[in-house]
Order: sequence, then structure tokens, then C-alpha cells
Amino acid sequence: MADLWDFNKVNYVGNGNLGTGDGFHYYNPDEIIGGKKMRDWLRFSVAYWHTFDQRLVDPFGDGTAIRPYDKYTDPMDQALAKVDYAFEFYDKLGVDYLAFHDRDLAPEGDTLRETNKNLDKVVDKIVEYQKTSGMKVLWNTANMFTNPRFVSGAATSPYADIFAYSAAQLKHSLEIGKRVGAENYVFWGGREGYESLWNTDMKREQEHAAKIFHLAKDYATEIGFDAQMLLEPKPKEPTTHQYDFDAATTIAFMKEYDLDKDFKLNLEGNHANLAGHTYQHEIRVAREAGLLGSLDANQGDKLIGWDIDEFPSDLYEAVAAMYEVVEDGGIGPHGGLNFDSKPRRSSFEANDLLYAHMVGMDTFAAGLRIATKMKEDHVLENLVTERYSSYDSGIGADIESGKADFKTLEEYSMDKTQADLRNATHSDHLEQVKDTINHYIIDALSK
Ligand code: XLS
Ligand code: NI
Ligand code: NI
Repeated sequence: MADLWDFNKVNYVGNGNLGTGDGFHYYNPDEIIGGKKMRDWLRFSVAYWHTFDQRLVDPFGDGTAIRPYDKYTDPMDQALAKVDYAFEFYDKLGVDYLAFHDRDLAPEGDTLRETNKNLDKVVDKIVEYQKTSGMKVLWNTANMFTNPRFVSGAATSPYADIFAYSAAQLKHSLEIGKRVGAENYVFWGGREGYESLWNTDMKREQEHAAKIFHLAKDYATEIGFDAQMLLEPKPKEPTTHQYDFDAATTIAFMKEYDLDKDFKLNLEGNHANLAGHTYQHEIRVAREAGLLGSLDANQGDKLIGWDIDEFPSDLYEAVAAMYEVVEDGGIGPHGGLNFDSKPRRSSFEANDLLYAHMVGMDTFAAGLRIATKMKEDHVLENLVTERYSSYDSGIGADIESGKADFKTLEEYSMDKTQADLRNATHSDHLEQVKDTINHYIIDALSK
């Protein structure tokens, strides 16, 4: 393979030399952790849009990124060249999956017919590379939010022509998903929400959203594209209010419109924070509903708040997320960790793309090691079992089995004294629990 990028293949160096950034310290792809190879637990994926297209703009400044394919000035030449860069990048980083939007890959033409032609050329090249590299597609999706035609939404646009166009775009995107063998297909409702309720028919818009999901699933079935369909919640940005607000809201929507058999969730760290939740909360809600599909790995910033798509480096948060994953036995049968993340605007060199993925991969690999050790030692499991043990017998068992009603519960409680009830509760010793977690973080990594 030609050397397009100015860096070497990343290897696992273990503890290596402290502070040199010389390789993976925690991610050892073929090492077995908790009964599975690390690469199979984590299924890391590189996001085409951030890694190869992102110019590192912010609302106040132009892009700062310096990329080796900037030398290709014709948009189609650049799009085709990027595929070479992308596949060498995957190889050097040692990932097995990629993810993309249709519009990440090729420039739009004036009509959908022209756009599809551009796109198919690039997809042909991707399919060729897949044969020689074994790279798999974690998921693909359709970008139905960037072009001005989507100003008021795609499926939820008040304009029927835009719904029709979105369906046509989606149709081709599903066909591409089938060609590249995508394991999942994602819908993120970029502008499926509203700016103002004064001019919005919310019910009608939500019905239209449900309709396009059903049409998509039906068409996927028709063409034999058996990817897991995923909805990706986000509460706001770009619209003031997005319909797929968070995991719980999206699950309610899925149940309301009979989508919960065919769709699961793709959850993102920064989106969780925007909704006022932790990443762990969102994953817990999904997994308890049996709807954990896949994860977009990134982190927000406590001070800025916005969706800044920072590469994950927060070890504590990664431990919490991976704890939920380990409890669920994996990220769904088809899910993975897709880095929906970009380097900071001040990390503008090409090699920063590599460092950024390295910290993200090592953070989640470390999270996996720690969470697995906690699970193997049953630390939190014992604590939780003990905390709810009053429901295992006596009155608690009667409540759970339905044997108890208001009358029996009144009879049981009527003469309990203040002291009796105080004695029924126990301190959580939460600080001690957190100390135990810290101990695991330090200890599990040093062994
Ligand atoms: C944006 C979303 C987006 C989806 C894919 O905030 O995270 O990147 O993951 O359209
Ligand atoms: Ni996002
Ligand atoms: Ni995302």
C-alpha cells in the first residue's frame, strides 16, 4: 500500500514509555477480555464525515484543517482520492469498521440522478477496497439536513416535495447499505423537530416521520438489506426541539408508531449530555428496554454545553458506559463504537487525526478492562442485589407478585413506628462505593 499518510501503523505497546504516545496502551485487539476479543467487544468505527471531510470550523471561524488531499481541487477527484486515504488510515489505525452519510462520499449534482451517479462511482471504489481489506461498514445513513432544501426538515418538512425527495434519497442510501453490507442503518433526525410551535403541526410531522421509517424498513426488506435499523436521539441542535429527544422519548415514539420490533437505538455521549443525562443513563434506558443497538462515541464539555463532538478521553465516563455494555453482554449483536468525533480546532495537523482516534480507542479499551474486572468480581452486582433484597421475601415478595393490595399494605403499615420505618432503610455508603470504583480504575489498569 502506498504511504499516503505521514505516520506508521499503530501497535499495542502496553504500558510502553509513559508520556510518549507511542502506541495503544490499553487496546490490544486480539486479547481476550471477559470471554471475547477486545476488537469484538468494541468494534471501533471511523466516521467518514468527521475524519475525512471535517474542516474544523466553529460558529466563529473557518476551517483550520490541513489535509493531504487538499491538493485535489476538483470535488469529484478529491472524493475519489479520499477513499485511498481513508482505507490506508483504517489500516494504519487497525480498525475494522467505517460509517458514512451518503453526502460524505461525493458532491451533489443538480438532480438526484446526477448526485446518485457521483455517489455510485465512489461507492464502487469503496466496495473494491472492502474486498482486499476486509473492512466492514458499521452503518450508513442519509444526510437529510445540510442542503437548504431541508431547512424545515426532511420527513417532517411541511412541504410534500421535500418528503418525496427524502424518500427517494433514502431509497438509494438503503441500496448502498446493501452493496457495502452495512450491519446497521442509522436515522438521525437532523432537522426533524421544530423552531416554533406557533407554526407547527407536531402530530402531523411525527406521523410523517413514522411513515418514512416504515417505508424505509419495508423497502430494506424488499431488497434483502437486513441491517439493524437504528434511531439516534438528540434533544436539540440544529432545531430548537428535536422529536427524538432522548432514549426514553424515542422509545415511546417507537412504541406509539409500532416501530419497536424493527428499530433500536444508536446513542451518543454528547447528545446524552445535551438532554441533561449521562451517557450511562441513555445506555441503561435502552438496554433495559432491549433496544441497545449501537453507540456513537464522543464526549461533550461541561463548560461549553454544545454538541462539540470531542474525542472521548474521559475515563470515568467510558467506564460507566462500558459497564452498561458488559452488563448487556455487548453493544447489541450488531453494534459498535463509532467515533462521531473530531479533533479540536487547534489540533489541525493530519497526524492529529491519528492521535485523536488513539485516545478514543484507548479510553474505551481501558473502560472495557475496568468494567469487566468489576463485573467478574461482582462488586456492584452484590451491592444492588443486597439493596433490593427486602423484595425477595415477606411483604416485598407479596408486592412484586401482586398478592398485596392497598388494604393489606395499610394493615401491614398502620402500626409501624417512626423508628421501625427508619430501621427499614439503610445508608447507601455512596462515597465508599465511589472509592471502590476509583480503586478498580487504578488497580485494573496496573495489572
Ligand atoms: C449529529 C449526529 C450525526 C449522526 C449521523 O449530531 O450525531 O453525526 O450520528 O447523522
Ligand atoms: Ni452528534
Ligand atoms: Ni452521532
